[in-house]
Amino acid sequence: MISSSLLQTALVLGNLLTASSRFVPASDGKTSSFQRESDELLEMDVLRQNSLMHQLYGDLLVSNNGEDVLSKANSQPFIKVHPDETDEEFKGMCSFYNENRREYPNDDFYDDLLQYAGIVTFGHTEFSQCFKNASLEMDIAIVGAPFDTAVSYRPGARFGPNGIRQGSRRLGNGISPVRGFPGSKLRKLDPFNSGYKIVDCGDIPMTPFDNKVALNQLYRGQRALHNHSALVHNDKPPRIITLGGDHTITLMALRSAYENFGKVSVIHFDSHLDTWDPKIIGGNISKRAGLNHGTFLHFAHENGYIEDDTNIHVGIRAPYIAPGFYDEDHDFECGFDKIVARDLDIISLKEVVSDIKKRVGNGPVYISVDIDVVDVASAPGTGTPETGGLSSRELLTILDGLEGLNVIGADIVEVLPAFDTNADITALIAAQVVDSFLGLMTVDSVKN
Ligand SMILES: *[C@@H]1O[C@H](CO)[C@@H](O)[C@H](O)[C@H]1NC(C)=O
Ligand SMILES: *[C@@H]1O[C@H](CO)[C@@H](O)[C@H](O)[C@H]1NC(C)=O
Ligand SMILES: *[C@@H]1O[C@H](CO)[C@@H](O)[C@H](O)[C@H]1NC(C)=O
Ligand SMILES: [Mn+2]
Repeated sequence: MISSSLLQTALVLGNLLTASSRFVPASDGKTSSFQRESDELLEMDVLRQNSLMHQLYGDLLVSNNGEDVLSKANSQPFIKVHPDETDEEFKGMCSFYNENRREYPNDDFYDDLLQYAGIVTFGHTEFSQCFKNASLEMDIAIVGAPFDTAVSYRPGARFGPNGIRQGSRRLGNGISPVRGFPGSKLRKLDPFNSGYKIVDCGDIPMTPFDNKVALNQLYRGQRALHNHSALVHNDKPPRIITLGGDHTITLMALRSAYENFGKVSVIHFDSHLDTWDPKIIGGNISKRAGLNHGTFLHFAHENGYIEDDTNIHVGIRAPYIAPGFYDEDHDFECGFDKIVARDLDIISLKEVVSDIKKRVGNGPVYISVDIDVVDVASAPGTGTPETGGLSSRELLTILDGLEGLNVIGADIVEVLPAFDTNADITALIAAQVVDSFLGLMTVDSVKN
């Protein structure tokens, strides 16, 4: 039976390919369709009725001639068994499919998008023209900062926003019952269906030719986003999650956050201090070169955007640059304490979380994650990789442990897709970090 069906299929295909079709304008003059020559119709339809292809695809394969093929397909048996069929097993299979048939929806506004269909936005969130229409409301704005002209080592983070979105295609729906400590509300949360409106605003244009201009563009973009209205907490500005970009971009995010929420405490996940005195990195070349991805936290402190003694680094392990302990002393002056990478082998993640929470207190918190905090084995696609880092699970457990803090903004930076593996592993981790940010920002929607 199967082989004769295949033969018939081949015959039908042959006919389909050779049958001359002609373009026939419809009688109403508006629509038109292809119609086969009438003398070929009968022979082909007889063959088609019996073909395996027809049995599997039914009327979906027939050109519709203006008819509603889906309603027609729904009203007929899915599989028509040939009257001469003797194979009981095959007949059983056919009746199974007829009884368990899928109804084809006849709706142009479909929501059954696949994970790789549609325009790539973060976690399939709605793309919003945030910079064209100031009246659009949103609770959480995801935005890219494609900038990498202030780095000391590998460039390429300008393509980070796209890479992170690529890594987020399996996100966007569903509860992840592993998040947070046992009993956590995070285990009941689907951030994307929590009542908070999360949108992807695309990327802020940042020129690669002049860092001063580029950072000004970013500042204006962040300010414009903060100026939209929020829905759930409509007395406050929307919260922004920025996809870097090299780490310099955090300075402009902090500036706009400061203007909207006041001084913030920074939780900084990184293998590098990033509070370097500009005299030590770049500043002895030119004043402008002194602002870069290793000094931006020095400037955030100097400009008063961040608290004086409630900031903390997690995952530090890169060597100091200046002789002796100058870098460390300067870091302390910028208001930072630190949990270094090897501390995670000695104290538990619960202790790490509780130390961070004690340090930052109840005020507004900004979380900045440099993907290089993760070990180079898991996150090779980054600008200044360091060995001996966190596993992705350690990072996510600490992040989710921060539940309850007042997280007003966050970023993930230094993702370089060109240095990632073919499997996008760095981008996948970065996307999951953003998913954790969304969890922290929406978990108050879970009651009890
Ligand atoms: C801007 O957004 C508001 C709110 O959604 C809408 O009412 C308005 O029509 C939009 N304006 C334009 C020019 O699209
Ligand atoms: C913020 O929005 C208001 C009204 O929507 C507008 O008048 C103002 O210029 C905006 N401010 C900035 C900095 O864009
Ligand atoms: C700038 O400082 C660094 C670190 O102290 C040093 O290695 C470098 O030679 C200096 N460059 C100039 C131009 O002085
Ligand atoms: Mn960094």
